[in-house]
Amino acid sequence: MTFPESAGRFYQHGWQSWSPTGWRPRTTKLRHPVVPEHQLQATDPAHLDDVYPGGAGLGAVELGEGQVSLLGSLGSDGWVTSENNRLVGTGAGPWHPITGEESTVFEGYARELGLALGARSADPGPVWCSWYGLYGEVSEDLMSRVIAEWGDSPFSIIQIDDGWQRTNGDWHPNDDFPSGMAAQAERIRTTGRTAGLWLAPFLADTGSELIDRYPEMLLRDESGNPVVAAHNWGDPTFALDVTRPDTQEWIGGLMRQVVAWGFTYLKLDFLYAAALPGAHHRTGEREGAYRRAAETIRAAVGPDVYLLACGAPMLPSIGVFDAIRVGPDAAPIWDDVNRTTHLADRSGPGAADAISTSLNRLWLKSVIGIDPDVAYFRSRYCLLTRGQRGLLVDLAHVCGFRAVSDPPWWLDRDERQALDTFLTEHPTVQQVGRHHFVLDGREVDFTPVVESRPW
Ligand code: 9PG
Repeated sequence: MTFPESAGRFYQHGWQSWSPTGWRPRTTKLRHPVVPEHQLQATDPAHLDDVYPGGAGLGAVELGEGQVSLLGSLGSDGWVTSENNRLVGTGAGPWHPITGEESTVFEGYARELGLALGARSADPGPVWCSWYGLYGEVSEDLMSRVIAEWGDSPFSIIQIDDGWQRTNGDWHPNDDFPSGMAAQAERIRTTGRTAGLWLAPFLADTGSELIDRYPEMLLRDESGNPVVAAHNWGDPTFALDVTRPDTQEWIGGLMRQVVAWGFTYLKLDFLYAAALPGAHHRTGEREGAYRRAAETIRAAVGPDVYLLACGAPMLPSIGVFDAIRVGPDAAPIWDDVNRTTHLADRSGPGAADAISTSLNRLWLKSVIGIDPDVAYFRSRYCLLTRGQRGLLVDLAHVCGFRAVSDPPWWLDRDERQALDTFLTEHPTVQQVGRHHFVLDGREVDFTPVVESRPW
């Protein structure tokens, strides 16, 4: 679709949860992250050499006076660029072009996406997640302490994050969970809450028993080398070929296992691994492979298990997952300038980009729950100012997804009080501008944060 030369910025929609998303200069060249190629987790590998901006599934341009033109795919893949005053979509489509007032256009597109891909969007209730407090130190003993100290705090879900597994691929409890995972779920469930668990079902670590036993399940490139999906745990972590029937069977078995343990809220992470390019068993598959793998998971766990996607391709998650992380990690630091600005990589942990990227994906809320990641109430082990912590709290209300990761013993009395208020209040949220809201009569303008982010 064409647009006038006078058009303003381009809406860049990031490939997966952590990928930068927002309104950016239309004609300036892309700055690709300055990190080794195999460590790029948030750039679609098919677009590593792109010179001008593009977006996954959709793209839009500002026409002035609140009007925009949007071109969006109604399939689960597609890439949109703006070239010579045209929005150009590549991929199977079908394509949906719309022009009009910005919120009407995005709402209309979301409605069409929901019809095409299905829609699920449920608030799970307040979540406590172990990651941004206990990190890799999580253990059975610490979880017992967490459960005991929360008492009857109104968390609906207590979720064990990364750190319980032997290694990625070997989804058995490590030595820090000697009673096993069914016992962990049971401990959480006896408090009347839902037990949650983190898994990265499409990853396999170097040295895992999974690779040892089933090397054929690894996704390989054209030269036969395993495709590296991440480097977060030191050694390379590989992607599984999710188009193989044996891999699908293994994934289904894994999911039935964790549900049998008693976990009915699953945070499934690093999901982009299923959509990486490679020499798949079923050739030519990327987003389609991811979506079928996601459907395998849904079929294995049934309709009632809450599935949260993280590090996930966006459009192909709609209709399968209940919610999706819509930004990078809301770490207890505002902005890791070395990484975001100097290395041009805004996909890493930091509250400023968690806020900016998440807000630019609010429009997805009618078709999939949107998780902006955690809010902080602690001042200990936290480099966020009171004002910055307040913005994360407001963001949680705007997104309708409330998660916290502070260990209870890090909160002083006032902080605990503020947390209790957060868990019980439901402020009315009015949107009065693109990034400008009124919460229970109080103005909250995120515009300065969003406009501060570098492109
Ligand atoms: C567990 C974590 C948490 C977190 C997930 C994911 O690009 N990075 O440097 C990067 C770091 C951490 C990360 C994702 C990307 O975190 O988002 O909530 O579950 O895994 O390892």
